[in-house]
Amino acid sequence: MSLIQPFVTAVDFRTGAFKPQRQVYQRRLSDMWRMYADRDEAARILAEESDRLIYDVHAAALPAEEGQIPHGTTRIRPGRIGDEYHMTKGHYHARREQGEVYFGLSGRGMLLLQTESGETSEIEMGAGSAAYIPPYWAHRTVNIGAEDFVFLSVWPAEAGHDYGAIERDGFRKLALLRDGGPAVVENPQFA
Ligand code: PAN
Ligand code: ZN
Repeated sequence: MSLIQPFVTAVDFRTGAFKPQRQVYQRRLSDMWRMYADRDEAARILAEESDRLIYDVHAAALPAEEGQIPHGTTRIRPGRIGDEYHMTKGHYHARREQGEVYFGLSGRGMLLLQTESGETSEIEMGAGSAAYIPPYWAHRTVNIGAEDFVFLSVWPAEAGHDYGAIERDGFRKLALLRDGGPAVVENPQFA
């Protein structure tokens, strides 16, 4: 186990930026266009408009050792691909028995969750929401508002990330614009 010096990070609630800056990565439409229900529309936007920035992550990366507690912000830009709101890729933890906490910093979001045995759950989030993701639940966040949706995640280092199942099968539920507002509906394409 590494002996790490205690540290503090200043977090901008509007942008998720970390000061001092730590690890940063971006997810653009080209990284995940196949995950949207309307793939044709995603491909059209990529070809005719731009490779949109969907979300970025600022994180305090820590050694993947039991006991370390990595934490980071995610800022999802507002917008849709067809009717489907901008979202994260979503994942299970590689070690399924590891949970996580998300804390809403700004904007409006929806947390979509599902288990491998077929249960689903949706949690609306805003500034001040502390959402608990128990062990065994895959999780994806969606921006259902007109502003950036920003939240802080705190997870056990040994959890790991497993994107494969979601990349292959998708999520059972979709967050779509319906009658002027967000609705969570069954995904007809769920494998
Ligand atoms: C979060 C996510 C972050 C980005 O920190 O990793 O919101 O979403 P994806 O990892 O699905 O692209 C988390 O759940 N960590 O475990
Ligand atoms: Zn996670």
